[in-house]
Amino acid sequence: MKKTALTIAGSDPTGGAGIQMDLKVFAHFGLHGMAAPAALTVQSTEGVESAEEVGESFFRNQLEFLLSDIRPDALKTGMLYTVHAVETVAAMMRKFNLKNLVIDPVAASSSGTSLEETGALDAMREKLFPLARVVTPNVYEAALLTGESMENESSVEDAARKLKDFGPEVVIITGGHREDRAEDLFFDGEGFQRISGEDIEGEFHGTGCAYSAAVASGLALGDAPLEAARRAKAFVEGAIKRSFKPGKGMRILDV
Ligand code: PXL
Repeated sequence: MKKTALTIAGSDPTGGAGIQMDLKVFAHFGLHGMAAPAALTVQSTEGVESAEEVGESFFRNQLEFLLSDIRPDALKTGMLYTVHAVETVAAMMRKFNLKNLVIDPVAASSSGTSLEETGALDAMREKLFPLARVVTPNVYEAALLTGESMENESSVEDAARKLKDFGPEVVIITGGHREDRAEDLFFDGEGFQRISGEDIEGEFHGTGCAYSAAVASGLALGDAPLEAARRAKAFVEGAIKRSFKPGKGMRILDV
């Protein structure tokens, strides 16, 4: 049977991030991809112009109707945007007894526009992290979620410990604290693993989306989290190397 994966995130019309990117990643891994938007954005490769939530009851109906029919082998969340959407996803996780949730706690676009309403990131940490298999904040998001400075190795480890205490099985802080090394920190509550990669110069759109979708894909295919994390890192690195510039702004990953 073909495996399935669901993304619950924002729409990015450029196709470089959000649900559009997630679907391409799922397809790359041979999965049947499904997508329920939580928010819509107006954007180009030059940046996000504005964002709007999907209405509360419409959002809930999207999920209830779909999940009553198909149980995804894995799912990921990205830009949920509102506290309400966070709470709805938590309720759906319980109602349909879903497994293999990967949370990408998206806070802002690369250009700095906020992609969450006030309180949504806190709600994610309190209400959704306990239901997650893997959470994948970058260093900036981990700082927002924990108050850690992320300026040295021990504060990154402290942030991972704090995030793990909210209940996910695994925390992966992407990017590391060093400018010159693209190293992810993997923490499962037992020990720290460092997953290193090449540091590639430049601004790339959608790396966090592609990475978390790749981790979810690995889980859907039956990988253990560490194996999924290693595979996702290699996948995103390749996509960055092949990235292209279709517009006037940021480069887009070739997944
Ligand atoms: O890369 C973060 C991100 C996530 N989701 C959506 C986005 C962006 C960045 O612009 O637009 C929908």
